[in-house]
Amino acid sequence: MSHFSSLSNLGWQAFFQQQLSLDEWDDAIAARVIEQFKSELTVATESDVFNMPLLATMPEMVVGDWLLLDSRQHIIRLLDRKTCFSRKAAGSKIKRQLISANVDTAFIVSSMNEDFNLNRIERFLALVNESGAEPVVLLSKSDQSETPQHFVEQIQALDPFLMVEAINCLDEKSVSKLSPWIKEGMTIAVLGSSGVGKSTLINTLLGEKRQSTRGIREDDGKGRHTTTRRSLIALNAGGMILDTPGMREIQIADCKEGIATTFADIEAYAKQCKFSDCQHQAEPNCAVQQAIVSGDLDQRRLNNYLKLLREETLNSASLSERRSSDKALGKYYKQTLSEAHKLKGR
Ligand SMILES: Nc1nc2c(ncn2[C@@H]2O[C@H](COP(=O)(O)OP(=O)(O)OP(=O)(O)O)[C@@H](O)[C@H]2O)c(=O)[nH]1
Ligand SMILES: [Mg+2]
Ligand SMILES: [Zn+2]
Repeated sequence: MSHFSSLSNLGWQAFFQQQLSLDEWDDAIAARVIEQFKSELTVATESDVFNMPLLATMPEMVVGDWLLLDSRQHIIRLLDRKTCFSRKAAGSKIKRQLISANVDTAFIVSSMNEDFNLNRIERFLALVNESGAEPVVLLSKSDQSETPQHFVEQIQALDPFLMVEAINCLDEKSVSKLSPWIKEGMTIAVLGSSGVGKSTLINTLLGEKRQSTRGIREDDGKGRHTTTRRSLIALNAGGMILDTPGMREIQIADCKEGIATTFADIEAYAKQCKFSDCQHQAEPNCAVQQAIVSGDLDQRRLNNYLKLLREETLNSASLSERRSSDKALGKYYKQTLSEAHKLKGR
């Protein structure tokens, strides 16, 4: 039997196994990217953990990716991703930034204090739904809220099928509610703003203080960044969990389906609108506006949906423009280079 069978501790699944040729099955070594540095990657195989220098010739890789290595630890190839999270790079950069690959379940963490924000949770949901992972909303700091149920209800009102749990990240018993998602072969990513308790949750699941955590400023409930790097950690109960730094700004791009899934209710109303290009503002017979009047839909949710759609359209357009101009530039360089060679040959 090949060594691949015991790789499931690292999150290996049939989806990856199926991509191997018979020769690769015999000779190749599967390795998972578990941490990323500026010029190095840390990868784990079933028997080893080591760093690999990042070279310009390597494919773009991200934490969670699976690679095939030869016996000299050289990359044969990157395996196709089962799921992939990305966002538009922060700031004014026109670039897609990969966040993680091959995540099965995403815990979207939000604390139940003044930092709780439905718009932000919907934004994360769009990102997770687009990636192909299953979202679970975790409402942290249940011990500090007098009305945790009130927060849970607000999430459930977004979508009755959405999974949501209120937890105290510091308490082992409370965190044990998450065991249905923690299974051998499965990979979980923990996402959310800084200070919501992502690393605290992971430490409690591990039963040791592996990840550093920090207190929050008492005045505004906002956290400072404590985790600065994404790292994939093996859980004793099986499965892998990805700690991520709090994301201050998650601009979405290439996320049309994720938005459609997250706001399936609004998209269903929109199908009933009189005009197929209805903007759901003041058009006659707008089923979306009617849902707001009847109280079936929140104005806040509609506003956020429209805002995310606008942002998605804008960012996706500038990304595709950038991609085509990169292509044109690449062609130009190639042409100039080959002409230079020709001239040299004369
Ligand atoms: N009372 C209580 N405190 C919590 C809970 N979860 C986290 N904390 C505290 O909140 C602070 C921030 O927690 P972290 O785990 O560092 O937050 P984080 O999400 O990892 O933050 P970044 O790494 O900056 O993204 C720490 O002081 C934790 O002890 C909780 O459920 N209840
Ligand atoms: Mg952290
Ligand atoms: Zn409409």
